[in-house]
Amino acid sequence: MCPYSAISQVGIGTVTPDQSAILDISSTTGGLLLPRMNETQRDGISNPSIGLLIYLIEGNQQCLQVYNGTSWENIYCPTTNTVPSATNVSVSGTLNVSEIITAAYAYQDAESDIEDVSLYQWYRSDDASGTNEIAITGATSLNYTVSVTDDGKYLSFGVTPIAVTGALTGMEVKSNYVGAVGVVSNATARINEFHYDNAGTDVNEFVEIRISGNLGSQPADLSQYTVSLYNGSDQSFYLTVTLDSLTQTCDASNCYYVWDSIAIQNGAPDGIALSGPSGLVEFVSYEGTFTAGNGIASGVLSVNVGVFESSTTNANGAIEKSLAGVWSVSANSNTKGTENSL
Ligand SMILES: [Ca+2]
Ligand SMILES: [Ca+2]
Ligand SMILES: [Ca+2]
Repeated sequence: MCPYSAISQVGIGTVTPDQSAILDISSTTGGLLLPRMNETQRDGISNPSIGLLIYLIEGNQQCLQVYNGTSWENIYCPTTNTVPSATNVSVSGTLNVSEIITAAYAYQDAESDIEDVSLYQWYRSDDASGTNEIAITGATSLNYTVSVTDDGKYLSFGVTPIAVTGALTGMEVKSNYVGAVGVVSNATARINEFHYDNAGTDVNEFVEIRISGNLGSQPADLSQYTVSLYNGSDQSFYLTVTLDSLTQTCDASNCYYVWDSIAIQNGAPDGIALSGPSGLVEFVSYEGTFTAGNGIASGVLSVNVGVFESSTTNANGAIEKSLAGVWSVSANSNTKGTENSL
């Protein structure tokens, strides 16, 4: 029983308007065109109905607008402003562990919208093609300190330019991958020679550190290498220095850093430790062994060089490490600042 039926539909371009529509406009060649007007014309509409739609064109601004009963609201305003872009994204600096590298880029915006705080991100990959790329956690500044994890890897910097005004966020642009990152390896540095005891008053005492490679391939930041002298009786270091404050002499294969004019304890035992950017390189001792209680070798048991000097040692003598890494008391004069004689 349904005495009243008020179903009435209009179809334009269709004779079967959709059941859910009071008006069904069907076309694949034309659109629905709303009244287009400027603000003055819009505001001239008397008693606009709630839900009334117009397309506002006012100067450079265009908006699809609806009347909500009290005012006109924007539904959508197409923008002609374009997002900013980044170009010339590059990375500079020494690609070694512990070095700080820096990114640079040029910010551009067609409408001269000025730059807001753009987003930065450093990436690590296995090769220059970006294989297995990952975003490095926390690496979101222009500068990045190369970490041990980056050893042998490639790095890239990405910037997502952001504008203060207009269309805000552009596309991320990445630099080329740079690398591979090299380690200023601890393995290339070693305690190379020292002299601590001789006949009569101790003289010419020194420690020589050797880092492989000629002058051009030495670590950029020698302050990351520390030498400490340890006292075996209390397991504490009593003298320490960084390589940047020592005299450097180089040949084609190595550079030598001589810590001269120091008083080195005569055992037994006492020790010498060397640390680099990646931590302790080695901790050697003479006339016995002990575990360092503090400093760069803290908690590490020393390696006895196995040879020693005494009150009969020549004043110009030294204990030298051979090319093969074997410690010996040299029968020759010391070779401070030059290749060892053994
Ligand atoms: Ca813009
Ligand atoms: Ca001494
Ligand atoms: Ca030497």
